[in-house]
Amino acid sequence: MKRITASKPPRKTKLIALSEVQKTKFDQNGFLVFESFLTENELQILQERIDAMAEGRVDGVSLRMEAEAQEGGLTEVEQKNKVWQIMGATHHDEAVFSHAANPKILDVVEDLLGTPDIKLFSDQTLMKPAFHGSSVSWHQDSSYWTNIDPPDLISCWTALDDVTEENGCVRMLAGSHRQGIYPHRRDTFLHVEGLDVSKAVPVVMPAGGVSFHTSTTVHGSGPNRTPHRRRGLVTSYMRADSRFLGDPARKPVFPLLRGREYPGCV
Ligand SMILES: O=C(O)CCC(=O)C(=O)O
Repeated sequence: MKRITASKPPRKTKLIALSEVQKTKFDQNGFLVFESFLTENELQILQERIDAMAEGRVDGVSLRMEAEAQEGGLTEVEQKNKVWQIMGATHHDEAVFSHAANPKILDVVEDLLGTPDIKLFSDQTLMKPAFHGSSVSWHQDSSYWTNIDPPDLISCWTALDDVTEENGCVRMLAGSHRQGIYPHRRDTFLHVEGLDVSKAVPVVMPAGGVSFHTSTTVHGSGPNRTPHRRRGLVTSYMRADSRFLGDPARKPVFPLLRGREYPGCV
């Protein structure tokens, strides 16, 4: 696998500083939405690179297909429209890595994490194929990411297509990040138990918009009932002074995107 590393530019003044109102909103809700964030050019590059991966034109990328395709269906549909998930696109593509390190995103993450020392934890692209894209069950990301302490990572969800209620936008349960980690049941995915999610907020936005959520905010998404794909690129960040709770010998190299390293930490 090609290793893409961060070349950290000297610190400049911030491009984005969250207002007190935005910070309070995030503290109360556990998520924050920017309907317009990427430039047209930044968006186009990402759409093109993610499609190159979904079409199998980038070596080493692991693709997970939509459930129906895995069961032998969707035979008439072209490959890129059958992909459900791409894991770790930042490891294979400079442009996607540059997006993860986009100073505008890091400025927001810095304000939300409360530290300038930021590492990339992971990335995934969730693509819901037209008519078939399946749901993502209600969950807290930290119920999966049990090897990072403290469990307060921040994810940036970037819309590569217009996202609507009909095509399976993410829904966030406001305030659900305040009670720690809820019990989760494991079906195919983890599924949070014992919560009323009927008031979850649909995060509807145009392509190029982004939303940020903490790893303890309960969220999920419905199926795609439209004739168009829904693609979302999720880049997740943690404090560089976080602890890795897994086997130290198996600790991945988490790229430092801003600030400094801490000995004995991630
Ligand atoms: O894109 C989706 O439908 C779900 C996203 C998600 O679970 C996440 O961003 O953690």
